[in-house]
Amino acid sequence: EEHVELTKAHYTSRYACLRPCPLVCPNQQLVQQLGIIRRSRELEGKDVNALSYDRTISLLKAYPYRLTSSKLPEVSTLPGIGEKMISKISEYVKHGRIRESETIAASARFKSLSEFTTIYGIGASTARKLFDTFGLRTMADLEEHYASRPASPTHHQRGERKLNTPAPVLSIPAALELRTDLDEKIPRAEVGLMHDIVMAELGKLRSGCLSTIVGGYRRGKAESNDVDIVITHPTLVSGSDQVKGLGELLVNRLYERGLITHVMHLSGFQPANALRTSHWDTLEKALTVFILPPDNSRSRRIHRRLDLIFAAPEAYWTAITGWTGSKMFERDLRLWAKVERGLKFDSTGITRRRDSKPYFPRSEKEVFDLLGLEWIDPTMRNA
Ligand code: DCP
Ligand code: MG
Repeated sequence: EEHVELTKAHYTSRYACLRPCPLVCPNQQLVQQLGIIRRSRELEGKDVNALSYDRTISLLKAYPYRLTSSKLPEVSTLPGIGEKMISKISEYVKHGRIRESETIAASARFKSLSEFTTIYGIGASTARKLFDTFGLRTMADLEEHYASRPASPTHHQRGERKLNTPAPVLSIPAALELRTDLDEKIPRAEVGLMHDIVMAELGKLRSGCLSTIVGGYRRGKAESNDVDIVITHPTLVSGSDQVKGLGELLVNRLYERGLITHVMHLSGFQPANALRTSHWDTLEKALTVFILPPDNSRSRRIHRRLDLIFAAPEAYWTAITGWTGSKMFERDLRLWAKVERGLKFDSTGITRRRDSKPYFPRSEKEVFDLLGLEWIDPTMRNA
C-alpha cells in the first residue's frame, strides 16, 4: 500500500474523502464538545444545522495540529466553517469549554432524548413525541409506556416486503428488553469471533464465499456498536435472486442454530423517508441480533447487533468501500464522484452519469483509481 504524505492540501480539502483522518485527533476534546451540540440539533430535528456541525467536526478531526489561538486564523479559512462555528471554536480555545455544550449536556430534555434514541426503532422524532406528548422522562417511563400498548411495527418495518425468515422482528418492547446488551460495545476480538462463526455456518451451506468485516472495525475502532460484514460468492449472478437467496439461507440457518435471535430488516428495501445521502442502498442486507453460542469460557452471552450485506461479485468492492465509512467519508465520496468526476458512486457500483456506463472494480484500490482519488487506508477514513 502506498504511503501518503500529509500536506496542507489534504486537511484543507472540502471533501472528507480527500482528508486522511485518524481515529483520535489532537483536538479530541473540542470535537467531543461540538459533538454534543451536533447531537442536540439532530435530536431536535434540525438536520441542516446538525450537518453543518458534522462538517465542522469532520474538518477538525483531520486537522493535524493542536488548536491554539495562533492556529485560529488558519482554522477560519477551512472550507465551510462559518462564523458561528469559529466563535464556538474560539470560545473553546480561550476558555477550554463551550458554554452551550455544557448547558445542553446538563439539560433534562437532552438526557431523555439521548437515552430514548439508544433504543432500536426509536428515532429523534419518536423520542420527541414520547417526551412532549406523553411526558416520558426515564427508561422506566418508557418501559411502562410500551408495556401498556400492543407492539407496533417500527418505521423501518412499515411497508417492508414480507420477511422470508421465521426469525421474530425486533419490536420496540423487545429492543427495550435487550437494551443493556445492545448498549454494550463489542471488543475487536469478539467482532472477529462473530465473523468467524458466521462464515463457518455459511461455509456449511456454500463453500467459497468471500467476506470482509467493514464499518468501524475496519477503520480501527477498539470497540464497535455493531458488526458489519459484506459477503459475496464468485458465482452469484447479479440481477437474479441468487444474492437474496444466499442471504435468506444464511439468516435462516443462523436462526435455526440459535445464533440469530431477531431480525430488523431483510432485503434491499429502502425506507420511503431514507435520505438520499444515507447509507441505504439496494444491496440485500439483513439487520439482525446475534448471540454467540454457549461456551464454558463465557459467563454471560451478550446479544449483539449484526448487519450482513450481500453483494454480487461485481459489487463486492464498492460494497466494501461504501460500508467502511465513516459516514462523512461516504457522503463526500458520493459528492466528489458526482460533482468532480461525473460518476455515481454507491455501494452497489460505479456508473458514469451521462450514459449510465457501469464499472466493475476488482479491488478497493481500483475503486479509488476509478474515482480519481488518492488511496486512503481504511484506518485513516475516520473523517
Ligand atoms: N453508513 C453511511 N451512512 C450512514 C450510516 C452508515 O454511509 N448514514 C456506512 C458507513 C458506516 C457503515 O455504513 O461506517 C456502517 O455503519 P454503522 O452505523 O455500523 O457505523 P460504524 O460501523 O462506522 O460504527 P459503529 O458500528 O461502531 O457505531
Ligand atoms: Mg458498524
